[in-house]
Amino acid sequence: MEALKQKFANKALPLYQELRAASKEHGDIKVDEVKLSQVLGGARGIKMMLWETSQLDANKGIRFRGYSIPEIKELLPSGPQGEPLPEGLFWLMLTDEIPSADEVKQLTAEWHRRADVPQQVFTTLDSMPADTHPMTQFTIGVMAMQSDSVFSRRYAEGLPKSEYWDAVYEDSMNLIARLPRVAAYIYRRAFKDGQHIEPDTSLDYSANYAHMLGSDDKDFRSLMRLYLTIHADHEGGNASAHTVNLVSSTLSDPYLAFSAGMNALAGPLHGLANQEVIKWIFEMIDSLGTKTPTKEQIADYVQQTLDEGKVIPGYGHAVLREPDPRFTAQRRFAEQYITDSDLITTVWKIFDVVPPILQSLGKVKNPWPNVDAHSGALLVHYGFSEFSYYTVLFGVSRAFGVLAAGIWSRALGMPLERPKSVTSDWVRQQLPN
Ligand code: NMX
Ligand code: MLT
Repeated sequence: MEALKQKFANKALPLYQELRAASKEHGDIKVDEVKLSQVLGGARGIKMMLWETSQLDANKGIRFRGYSIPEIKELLPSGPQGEPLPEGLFWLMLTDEIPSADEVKQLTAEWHRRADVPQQVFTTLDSMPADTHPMTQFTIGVMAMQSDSVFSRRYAEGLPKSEYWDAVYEDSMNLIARLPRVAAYIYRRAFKDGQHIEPDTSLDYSANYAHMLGSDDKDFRSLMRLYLTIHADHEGGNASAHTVNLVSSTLSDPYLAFSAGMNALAGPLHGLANQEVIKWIFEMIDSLGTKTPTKEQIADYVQQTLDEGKVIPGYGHAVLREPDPRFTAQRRFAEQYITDSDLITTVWKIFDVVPPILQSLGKVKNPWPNVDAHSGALLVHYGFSEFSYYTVLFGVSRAFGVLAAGIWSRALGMPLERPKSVTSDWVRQQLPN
């Protein structure tokens, strides 16, 4: 058995027993009370699922197995310029252990070994108009691999429940291994006349993805390592993760569940916001007729966007109440690697201007930037200006978290997810006369 799989099994099986006993002996412990405002308000804050791989603190931001982003950058094995390798984060999320450089190397090699994409994926993608939104191509590309699902095949053969996690592990590893090739294929067919680039198995996961996209710039490789690490997981309640969790709880295989989650990520209030942010910034630059807008000009444009009844993309969050540490990590990256970018300076000016304006509306719970407020400007800097592709990059990264969590869910025997709904009549009946 692979070392990673063995380590996971050693951790997961005792935890399964422990949680079963907790549920049996202490199942009546109250973990939450639900208010009407939560039922009518998108279920914000209701504790209702187990998610091992990360947890979000409203003020401090994401913790992967307890580690903040600066700690992850410090502790995980890194690429040549010091940015963390997302392979290490996957290992950590699955095993709750910081891997050694050698273990990460083995995982990179394992993913290269599993990375062959079946021809039908390319044939399916090639049958679609090249201007189909890249996120649509992405989910269809993932679905075109579903016929390879180890879980579905073994389930049909009578897989016992105790082995579900093993088959889900196999599918998840294969899927993560194949995603860069599928995602890069979509980019090259949509934007580079279908001139595809073969993988380079001497590279780590992120550098190989960057290579297949068309860049061997060492700074861009570093950006990809950071990007794929920080977007990987944001606890279980975000729309894409929750979708994957819900769908996989029906024992749909990881291909079905992941593509469902990607359809959630493709919404403008979620992952598509990275496309919307950069579009909005370029529209502002066009409309103002300058690449170096002043804070006053930005403030006027923000007001105009709000007056049109639109949201300011990249700002606000359902859980966070402080600037997103993923925004800060990207800012630090730009400070370290990039000198003199009008676009990035504009992103930082927007950071100074937007929060007080949103605060003044009196209804926005979090006026601060989220992860999407910065990512596009970095990508444009390195020559990737095809905005509609940005959410695919987010999706490749999100696979790490949601698929690691999916392996945990099956190992821990999580049942079909099925919360209760109510009608407006029921709501009326609860109200005082
Ligand atoms: N610009 C303008 N209005 C906003 C913004 C914003 N950035 N954020 C929240 N509001 C409004 C929101 O539309 C709501 O208005 P109304 O009552 O008139 O419907 C009000 O403020 C209260 O919303 P909140 O409770 O603060 O936010 P909620 O938890 O409902 O939504 C987001 C969170 C992220 C959907 C929301 O902040 C938003 O639409 N932001 C812009 C889109 C975005 O950046 N999404 C990316 C999130 C991160 N990700 O990658 O997924
Ligand atoms: C995410 O990374 O999933 C977003 O920040 C949205 C969320 O956490 O709700």
